[in-house]
Amino acid sequence: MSHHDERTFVMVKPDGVQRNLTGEVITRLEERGLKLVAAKFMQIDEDLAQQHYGEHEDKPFFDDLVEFITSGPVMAMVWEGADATRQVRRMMGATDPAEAAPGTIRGDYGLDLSQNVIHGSDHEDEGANEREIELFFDEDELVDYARADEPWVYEDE
Ligand code: IDP
Repeated sequence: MSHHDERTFVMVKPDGVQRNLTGEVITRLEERGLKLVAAKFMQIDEDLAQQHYGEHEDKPFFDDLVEFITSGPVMAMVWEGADATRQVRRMMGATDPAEAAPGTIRGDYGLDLSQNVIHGSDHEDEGANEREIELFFDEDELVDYARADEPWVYEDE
């Protein structure tokens, strides 16, 4: 794998889907130069929600979080690129949209801590990206292809 093959898990949350922001999120990530390698429009069941948010099971907001993430369809995706996990987090902005910088996805589209439009793997949690990708996708659902603009995104391509 070359240095720009890092993969990260990204999800447009139920509020983002209902507010017709799925296309906007995809557009921002693809225009940045990140490459979409898997996508699944789906409804998360309680079991998957509890696994995905397992690290928060002792938090007071855990039940609300599971209820929210299972409340409507989501767009689950895998994106690939140089430093992809951290770069997506930078584009998402702070967890609380009220504090997220303008220009970030949460800073531009959210006002409420629990309904914050997008999820992306935590780059500070080693291996979180791989774990989350595995939870939502089979290996054969990840598509390996070259994007036509790659030589214009990466100088060494
Ligand atoms: P992240 O999504 O920016 O990685 P986490 O701390 O992993 O943030 O929290 C997961 C999700 O749980 C957040 O995106 C947000 O929707 C929700 N959340 C986090 N903290 C709170 C809280 O204090 N109250 C209610 N919901 C919260």
